[in-house]
Amino acid sequence: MLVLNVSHISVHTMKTVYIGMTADIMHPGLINIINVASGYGELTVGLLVDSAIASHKRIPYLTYEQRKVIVENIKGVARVIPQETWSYVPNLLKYKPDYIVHGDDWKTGPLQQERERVFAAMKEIGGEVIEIPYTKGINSTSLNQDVKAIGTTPEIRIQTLKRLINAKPIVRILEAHNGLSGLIIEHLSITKGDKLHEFDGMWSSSLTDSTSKGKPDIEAVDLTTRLQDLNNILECTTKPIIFDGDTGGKTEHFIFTVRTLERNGVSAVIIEDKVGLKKNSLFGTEVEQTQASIEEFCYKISAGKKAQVTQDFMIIARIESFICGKNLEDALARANAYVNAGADGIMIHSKEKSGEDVKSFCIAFKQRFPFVPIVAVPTSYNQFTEDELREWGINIVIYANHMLRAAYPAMHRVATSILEHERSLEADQWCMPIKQILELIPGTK
Ligand code: SPV
Ligand code: MG
Repeated sequence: MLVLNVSHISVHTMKTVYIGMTADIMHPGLINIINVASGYGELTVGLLVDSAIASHKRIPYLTYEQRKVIVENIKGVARVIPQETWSYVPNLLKYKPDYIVHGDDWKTGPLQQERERVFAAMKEIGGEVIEIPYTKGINSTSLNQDVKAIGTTPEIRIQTLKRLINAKPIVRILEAHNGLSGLIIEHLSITKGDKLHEFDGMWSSSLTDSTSKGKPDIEAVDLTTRLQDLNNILECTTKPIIFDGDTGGKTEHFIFTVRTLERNGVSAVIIEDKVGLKKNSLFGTEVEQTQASIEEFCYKISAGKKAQVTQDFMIIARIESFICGKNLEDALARANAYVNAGADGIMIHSKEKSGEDVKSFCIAFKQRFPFVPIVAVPTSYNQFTEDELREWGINIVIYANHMLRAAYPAMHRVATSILEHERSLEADQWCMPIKQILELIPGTK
């Protein structure tokens, strides 16, 4: 394009300009930056890849390829290249542009340090930083809130889990058993340095789904009933969901479960290799738990894989060898067979406090299958941080029951206080104010 419009000499003397952007939701503020930047010379847009974004904000709704097509077609953009890091600096040092253009909003807030690094890098390469007034009233964070309010589609939600696994060092999932717990997971975030920490998705737990209905965790709550509650979560959230499929039931039934979950936008089902009356794994060998034969469980996995309609739905095989008192060799043999039968990931479970069994499994498994995701539920071995679990090779950590375990004692304490005092005054200190609950859910007024 440029060659047609300008002489060869001017191509070589034309200044080069760099801007970095996510470009998920395009808005006038971004177009303004592109317009201004392209006025300084030939504009290269460094488009942040998912993994560069993931530790700092929610991953984009659109994939990298989709965002690239959009930005490439905006007037003034000469080329789009990937920016593999959150920091602009590596690309600046590599491409040595004459200018970088950025909104002046980075003078305050979490990007301040990055701003200093960019100034230093531009000085080093003999370039200049151009700061332009930030377009007020519109930015990707406020638009993101608007998009959340609209909701999502099953298709987009399903895909998000795989994208998160690829983009994040470790995917952080928390149990949700109703719309309210789902809303906390959807919206809660904290900042740590220049990073944003939030939950990446939800675990629909058989333990907390049954317990919240006053039933034991023995597959007595049927799929239809669990889906009714799940639907409440789906209605008020956009993040991906991993469904605890217990044993998956009979293979003939599991096929329908897979399709139902997919249709609803659930990203993954985890099924455990147990047969007979399933009991919760955290009982360990205190109760009788029978593991399925490798052959029958492989058959169930491959039947499920054949039944699924989308490319993105995941069937994750959960290995109960450690729960049933078996050894590492048994767990690894099963993992090998389940992956070969088509499992998209492996969940390794244990109630061992030391975590040693899970750790040795993960290290051995990753040597054999470096790209197959591992899921862990560190309820018993919760002394390890996410960083440590990631070092073992774990891709998804599930906090499997904590929302319900937190809610029950709180409710119990308040109920006891009312009984003791024969009024609710003393319980107020443990309750959220009425004004707050009235305004908790937008649209109540
Ligand atoms: C659940 O949350 O229901 C699980 C995980 O299956 S565990 O309770 O640890 O078995
Ligand atoms: Mg369960």
